This record gives sequence, structure tokens and C-alpha cells, in this order.
Amino acid sequence: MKRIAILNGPNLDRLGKREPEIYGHTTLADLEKKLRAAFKGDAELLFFQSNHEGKLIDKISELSDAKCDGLVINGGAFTHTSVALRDALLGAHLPTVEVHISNIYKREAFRHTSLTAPACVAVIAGLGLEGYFAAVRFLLKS
Ligand code: CA2
Repeated sequence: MKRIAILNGPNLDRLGKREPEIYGHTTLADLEKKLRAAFKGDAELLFFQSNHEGKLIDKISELSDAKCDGLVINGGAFTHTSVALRDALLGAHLPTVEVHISNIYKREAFRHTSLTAPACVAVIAGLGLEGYFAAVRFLLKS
């Protein structure tokens, strides 16, 4: 069974608790439950969220060493700022799909640049939480 890790960056622990007009009402714990149910028997899912850049980087290295089969990452605001996160993804050599709940291209100009996207095989933005499901499905097929 493929092992897929789902990484969420800063403030995504607040999902469902703030700004529901942008991010919806589902919490990160609800999302985890739904993903586990959807892929039961098809994938081993590992979830990790941190508000700290270095902790996300350490996790990516750990997953790379453990030869996990794929990565889904919503780097939150670090997407737009972090060369370190990009370097970690490039160095990990793991098939990675970047997910954004919102359509970052419809939002402020500073969200239009992703420093991490070039280290990923695909980017999904604006599908809401469905983006996470699509990303796992894609990684399972590839
Ligand atoms: O659309 C996305 O998924 C984002 O990665 C979310 C980030 C934002 O900085 C990116 O530009 C786009 C923000 C995460 C903040 O998440 C919250 C969730 C619920 C309530 C408040 C913040």
C-alpha cells in the first residue's frame, strides 16, 4: 500500500474556525477523518501540520529518508516566501502535489507567486478541500 503524507503549514490548524467564507467550515481534524475514510484500504495516510517552517522542513527530510511514496503539501503562507521549504522539497525527491484551498490567483498579488510550485509535479488551487482528495488520487495512480 502506498504511503502518502499530507503536510499543512501555518494557520491551517485554524481551518473551519476562522474566515469560513474563504476556507469553509470543515476543520483540519474533520478533513483528516474524511481523507482516511475515502482512502481506507488504498493508501496509508500520514498527517502533519505545523506553524513552524523548520518543523515542516524536518518532516520533509524525515519522509524522504523513510522513502514515503508521495507528498501533498499546503504550505500556507510559506508557499509565497520560503526558499528553505522549496529547497527541502527539491532535495526530498518525492512526488509532491501542492494544494491550495483557495484560488490563490484570484487573491492578492503576493499570493500569485509560489516558490514551492517548481518543486512539485502539480499544483491544485481553488477546489476547496476537494483539492486534497484529488492530490491523493493522483499520487496513487502515478
Ligand atoms: O488557499 C490556501 O490553501 C492557502 O495556502 C492558505 C494560506 C494562505 O496564506 C495561502 O495564500 C493560500 C492561509 C492559511 C490560513 O488558513 C486559515 C484557515 C482558516 C482560518 C484562517 C486561516
